[in-house]
Amino acid sequence: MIFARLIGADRPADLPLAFVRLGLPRSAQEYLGEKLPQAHLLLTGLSEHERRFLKHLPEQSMAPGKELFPSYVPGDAAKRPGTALLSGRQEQFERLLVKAGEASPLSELQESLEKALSSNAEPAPMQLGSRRFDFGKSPYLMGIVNVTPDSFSDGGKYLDVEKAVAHGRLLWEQGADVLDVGGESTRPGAAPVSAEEEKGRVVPVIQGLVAACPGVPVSVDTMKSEVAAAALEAGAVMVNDVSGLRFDSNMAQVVAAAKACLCVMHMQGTPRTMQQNPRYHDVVEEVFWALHESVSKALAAGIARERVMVDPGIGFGKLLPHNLMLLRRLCDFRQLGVPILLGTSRKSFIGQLTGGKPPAQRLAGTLASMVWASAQRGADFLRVHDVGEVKDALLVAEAIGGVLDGGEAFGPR
Ligand code: HH2
Repeated sequence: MIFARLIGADRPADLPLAFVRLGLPRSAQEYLGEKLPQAHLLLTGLSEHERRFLKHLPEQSMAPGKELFPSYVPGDAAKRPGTALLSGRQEQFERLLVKAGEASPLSELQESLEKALSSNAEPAPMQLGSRRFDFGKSPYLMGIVNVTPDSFSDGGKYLDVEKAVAHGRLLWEQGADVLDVGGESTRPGAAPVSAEEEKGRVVPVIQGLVAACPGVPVSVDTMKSEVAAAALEAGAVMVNDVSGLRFDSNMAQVVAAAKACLCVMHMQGTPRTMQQNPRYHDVVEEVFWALHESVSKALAAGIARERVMVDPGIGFGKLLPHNLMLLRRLCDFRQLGVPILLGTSRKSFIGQLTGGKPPAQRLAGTLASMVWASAQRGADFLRVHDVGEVKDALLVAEAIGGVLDGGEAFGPR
């Protein structure tokens, strides 16, 4: 009896499983991996010239299976100008790249196709303080230490230095790879805090954590360069700027001068205004280009690419469908070529999806979002309140994702 499994171009992660089940040697697996349909690319922003080039690729309609180039489906020219779908095998895309490379005005098309087709590549390793982070396996966990009276889920709990340090140490013992210390809430409508006050909150806690958790990289969650400078001086090795370098023109220089790492996050508007009617034409595309700009600013200021990570900013100027689409298409941000940090922990979209649950009751929803991100290989760092619980959830999800043993037919153990 035939048992058919859908292992299509949309699920390339499962192809090795099929090859093992078929008992094929490695050389055949590699050959087939190249031959099987491998990519569907949705293109937006094409010029008329580029669309015409794609439309007139020669010999589009050769005998089935012998087409030289990927198949081309143009979008609606009136309603969705500049859009198209390309579907094909590796070798067809390679031919298309050569063809596009022959015509210099098409270099943008060539570059974007190359980027999209290589977006499975892992970002370069990142050195955070004394620790090196390699990517491509399990996401690392960034434990949240909020030293604020008004954070949306744990405001006021760790305002006291000793309590904050003890909490950070607990997260570290539970397996946090990085600790992120914040002294100003960014929840929608939160009141801004002066640089003086913010420094007074975060600096002693950073000093305490550096002493209490030897070797742990500490990050500071701030939008102010003055606070970032004081935190780096106190032992932090990374700045987490939720404004994506938009608010403080000195921030990139401060990070560059300290040779620290930087996370640039996307936010539409400011914390005060961001949830007042956020709008997007295409949320993934707009967040992508905004992060591209933030990364370019960081590089222009002299911060090495290996020291930059990006974050789509879940809940920052986004409605429920925007947040969900960003999570679903996290892999699109891989093309930025730097690690991806994701913060869904206890966020309000989880409350919205679970009948209005308050932050303290959003753990199950948080775990679902993080398991999803990890299974899609969508995030390299997860910013979390509940380190122990997330760690367990990821261990289970990754064991499922990594298994290649479905009985004796899959070969000797
Ligand atoms: N979310 C919050 C704060 N900082 N930084 C990054 N990179 N990504 C995020 O998603 C993110 C962030 C909000 O969460 P929290 O710190 O718990 O709350 P508050 O801002 O109210 O202190």
